[in-house]
Amino acid sequence: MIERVISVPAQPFHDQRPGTSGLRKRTAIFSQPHYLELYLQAVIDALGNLRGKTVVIGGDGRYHNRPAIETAIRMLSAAEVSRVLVGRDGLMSTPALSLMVRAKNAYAGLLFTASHNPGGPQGDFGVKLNLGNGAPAPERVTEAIFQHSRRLTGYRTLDRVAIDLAKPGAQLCFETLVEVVDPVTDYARAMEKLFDFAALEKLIGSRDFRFRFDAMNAVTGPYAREIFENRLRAPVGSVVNAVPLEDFGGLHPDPGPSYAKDLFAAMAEDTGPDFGAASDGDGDRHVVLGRDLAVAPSDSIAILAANHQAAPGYAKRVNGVARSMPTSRALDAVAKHLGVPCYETPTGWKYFTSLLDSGRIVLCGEESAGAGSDHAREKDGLWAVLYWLNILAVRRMSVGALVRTHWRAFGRHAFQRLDYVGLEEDGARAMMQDLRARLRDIEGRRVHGLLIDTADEYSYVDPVDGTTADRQGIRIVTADHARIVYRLSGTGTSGETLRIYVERLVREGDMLDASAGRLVAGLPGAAALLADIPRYTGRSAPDVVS
Ligand code: G16
Repeated sequence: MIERVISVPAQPFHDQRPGTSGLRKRTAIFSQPHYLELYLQAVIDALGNLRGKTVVIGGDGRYHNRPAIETAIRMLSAAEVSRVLVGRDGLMSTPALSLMVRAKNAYAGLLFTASHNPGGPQGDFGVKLNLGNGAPAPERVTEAIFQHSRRLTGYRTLDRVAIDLAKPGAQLCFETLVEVVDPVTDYARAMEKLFDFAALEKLIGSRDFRFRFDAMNAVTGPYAREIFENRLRAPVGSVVNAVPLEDFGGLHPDPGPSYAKDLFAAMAEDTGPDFGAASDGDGDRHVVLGRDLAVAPSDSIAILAANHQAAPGYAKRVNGVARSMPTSRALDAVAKHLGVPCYETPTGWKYFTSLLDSGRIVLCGEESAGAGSDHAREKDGLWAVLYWLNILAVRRMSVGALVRTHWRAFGRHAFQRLDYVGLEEDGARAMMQDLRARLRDIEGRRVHGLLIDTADEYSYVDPVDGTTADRQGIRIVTADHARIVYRLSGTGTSGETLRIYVERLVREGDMLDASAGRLVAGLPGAAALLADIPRYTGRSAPDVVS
């Protein structure tokens, strides 16, 4: 039977404003009748005429991925898009999608994921939109989508669709050519161009080096198996939790100590791995572990930059770097040493895009377990793991030795993030508003023995295109250059999440190895006092400290 385009009338929703990284909501909200369709219609309308164009689609495989992908194919066909490239079984990691959009000259990419958030009917779901440069859509586009979504009176789709997502190759859907593709090979080839695979194989294949990658039952499993076990000949079984599951095996696909528990525990065993790593739901975050320490994300990007000569794809060409504002200033110290600029941007990978597109930077990273380069326009978890391995292969050091050598050379920017989750919205916003109003009075005050030097609110002007972003976090800097940053998360799905980032530079040898908590002591207490957190939120302690 031939498909027909139909118009479906529907009332608009008023809560479809994308946050830090696309539209992220509870799955129950996304699975309401017409909810996803109306959002996709707003996206399609914002993209304009799609005739003759290619769109790439994928997802991290979480619950609701398949129906969402079928809905997207139907609606893109109704919008007369010429070609859709969709990941086999509906799977594609965020960085692989970014690479594919660029490699195939696609017009846009749609990815269904809520990143490291839990999946399932009680969990979260989300939609990321990438434009033709492979980067997350900038705020002017997402804001236009939001405004348009509130005015929609319906959407256009096909009355039926019969696409077999398990069958590689081309199928015709109405007048759209739908190609089911396997993104793993292209991704692995891209990595081979950036890193020394012969050196990596020697390291990973050596009997003295035990290696483990935990794919967290999420999207990176097939990529990790192909790269580490097939191409680099790590012993079979080195990649664990390698099959993407709808419910992530009952875990949050979050590579921190709370959910990658088995990996963290294995690292502490006598016969445990020398090198451990994990990624998140959609494969853009990373964690790297040595036998006796987990690398802090802010340190990770600094160490990758400091050792760029080790990786063939980066040697001699790092002309600039960038970090998000709340990320520790460890990267700044490296940039100073290299004699290259270090840009500071608001939280959200999209803010790195113009710097990457214009060639001002080659590497960038964030405190939220993200690092990447100009190879893609998204952060890239497996890329970061390969980069680490390449450095270890060249420098012949353990993770712990490399990190400590780095601290001795550059100082240690001890860092902690404190999250207050699920706060009542009015209280959290009033707290930020009140703090904002008191910034001038705070300067010069002494709190918990800390002398406050400056207090301001961070605004960004993009040095390439001049676009601005206001109210991107409140910064308090002490007389001894320690820093407290406050901002409300843009990725939560219920209430507000307050993030407080604290950082202190430590140089003394003996102290370098102390716990981050000990090194930043005093800052969390001062942060709570300055912002009057208990009064506004009813909370006496953060829910998560990382
Ligand atoms: C996204 C963004 C990151 C950001 C993170 C947390 O990552 O791409 O730039 O740091 O969210 O944002 P927030 O602090 O606003 O919650 P992901 O991996 O969740 O897509």
